[in-house]
Amino acid sequence: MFFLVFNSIKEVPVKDEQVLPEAQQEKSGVTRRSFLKAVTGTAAGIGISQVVSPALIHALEKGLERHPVVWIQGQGCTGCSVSLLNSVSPPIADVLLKIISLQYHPTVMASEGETAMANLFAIAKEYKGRFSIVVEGAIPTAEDGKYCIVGEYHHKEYSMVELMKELAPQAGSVLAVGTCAAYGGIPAAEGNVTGATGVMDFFKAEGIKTPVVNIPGCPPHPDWIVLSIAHLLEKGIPELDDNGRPTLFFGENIHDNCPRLALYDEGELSETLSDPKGCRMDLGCKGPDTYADCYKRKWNGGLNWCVDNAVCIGCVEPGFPDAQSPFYEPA
Ligand code: FSX
Ligand code: SF4
Ligand code: SF4
Repeated sequence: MFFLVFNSIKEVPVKDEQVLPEAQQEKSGVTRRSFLKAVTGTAAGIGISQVVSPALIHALEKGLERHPVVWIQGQGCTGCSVSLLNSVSPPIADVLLKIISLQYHPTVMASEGETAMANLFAIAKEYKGRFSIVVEGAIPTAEDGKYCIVGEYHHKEYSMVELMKELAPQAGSVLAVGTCAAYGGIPAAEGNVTGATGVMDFFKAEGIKTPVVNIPGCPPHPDWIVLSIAHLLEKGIPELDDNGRPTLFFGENIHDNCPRLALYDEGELSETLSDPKGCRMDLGCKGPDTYADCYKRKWNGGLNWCVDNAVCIGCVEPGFPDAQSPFYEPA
């Protein structure tokens, strides 16, 4: 049986073996090795090179073949997917199509409806305990989950709640990608009529024991996603902080490490966002209460980060956005 799984570059019928032939990779010009080299390059110089070691590269080459990932979207804006799709070199479309065994993704897969759902359930069955689920977006629990219908199978609607209850216990691990999936995020903000909740809280309520790694951020940095998957394959669940986040990426305080800390200490505080230099404290910067490595990893291919042009709004923290509001303050 064949499924047309992904075709954003070129329509290629993918066999349901979850392993793409080397010939396809060569054709695309992107091999697992070149991808992994790129990942290593991304990690270089930011203190995580010990994670992307030669041993890891070797393990990934094997692990990616036998470890399918399915990406499920609940209540989100798809910004997490867009962040991932836009930002990694080599082009992430190549990575998803040719390298990672990503078998289901509502935004980029070509298949839809019954075929897509059949593939999803087939993978869960065949790879029981050996596949990972990426969850993007919150899970709406009110009204029996009817606020978010994610598919239909055998003439039955599947809500996000039902799909998670059915799939999550079969998975080896779950990555809650984005603050909505990790902690509820924007859908769980004040006025939350849908009962939006994060994955860990949902699992607790439902007694689901599958391990969860939170990769918050609204959206999360693509490196955080890719490298967390890499860590899962090589060494299992990474060390997590009290909020379920890998300490590798979320272990340091932004303010304590900010390039503008000296300006803060000297009392040089920006009065406007167009001030290229000062500390953003008086404008509402949430760096002091935020733990992430944006200050050194930077965004947009290492070009800039929030504090360069605005303020840190603490998008990786539980309670976001209510706990961080208002984002901006008049100086
Ligand atoms: Fe949430 Fe993802 Fe913010 Fe959006 O879908 S983490 S709203 S950037 O993209 O879930
Ligand atoms: Fe701290 Fe923000 Fe000022 Fe940087 S800009 S020193 S994170 S308050
Ligand atoms: Fe989120 Fe702050 Fe990092 Fe910007 S700097 S991405 S607001 S944690």
